[in-house]
Amino acid sequence: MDYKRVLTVQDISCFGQCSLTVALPILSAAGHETVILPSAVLSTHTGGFSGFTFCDLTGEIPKITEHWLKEGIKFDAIYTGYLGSTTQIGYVKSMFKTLGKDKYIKIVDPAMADNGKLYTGFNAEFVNEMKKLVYSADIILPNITEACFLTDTEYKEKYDEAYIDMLLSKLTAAGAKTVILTGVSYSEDSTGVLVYENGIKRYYKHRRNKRGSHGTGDVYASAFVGAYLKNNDVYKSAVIAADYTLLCIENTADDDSHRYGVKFEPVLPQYIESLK
Ligand code: PXL
Repeated sequence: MDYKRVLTVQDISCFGQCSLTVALPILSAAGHETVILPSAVLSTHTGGFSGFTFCDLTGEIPKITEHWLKEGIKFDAIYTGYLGSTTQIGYVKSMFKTLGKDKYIKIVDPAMADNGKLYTGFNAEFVNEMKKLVYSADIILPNITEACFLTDTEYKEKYDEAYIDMLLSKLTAAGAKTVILTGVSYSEDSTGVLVYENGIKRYYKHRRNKRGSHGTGDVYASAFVGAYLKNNDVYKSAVIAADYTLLCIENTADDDSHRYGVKFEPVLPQYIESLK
């Protein structure tokens, strides 16, 4: 049976095609019962917009999870993305203890940074709390910037395989189990993901679209979770998610007015097809 009940905890950025507004449709398209726990409601995401609103929902979280516990609602997977505060990270740690079915999977996308910088609103205290969360997860999906923050490593725009291996070693030495490192690029026209599982490292390389798009980390992580819960192994799921994310980027590339996110909806049928 591959109809799974997945809980995803991340914000609602009303406008901007990221976090829950991509996770819910992608996980639903993959065919899973998708339960959402919004960590905050923002008018837009924080990348490239100014004056966005931010309604912190931290206070709601324990009330919601308490109700679920009373109702006996449990999950096959808990997948977290952008979290709005350090307190929320603590709440997610409790969810990991109480809301999973007997056999369940914990997936953490430490969505907090990109291009060498923390997103607006995050600080060192948040990074320290996030370290504890990632090392308690079964699978993590950091980009290179996030891996640097998680391991106190200097970020480099240009790097080689030895640098990536060092990042991976630091992550696993600190307690990371399965790691999917995204946006690993060794040449101008290619990029890819590095998948580390049970001591084995595999790199999936694909075309690179030079245009950096917002929200692709969320598209990637959601597509990965959707595929993995369909009983694909970690590497296959990482490949399916990479192919879909690239398709989303290429589907948006000719529209200069659409830099805040990717047009992931029209290519959902191709994602669904790749899960068959
Ligand atoms: O895509 C990650 C993300 C999610 N949610 C919010 C963000 C960002 C990245 O900037 O600002 C609110």
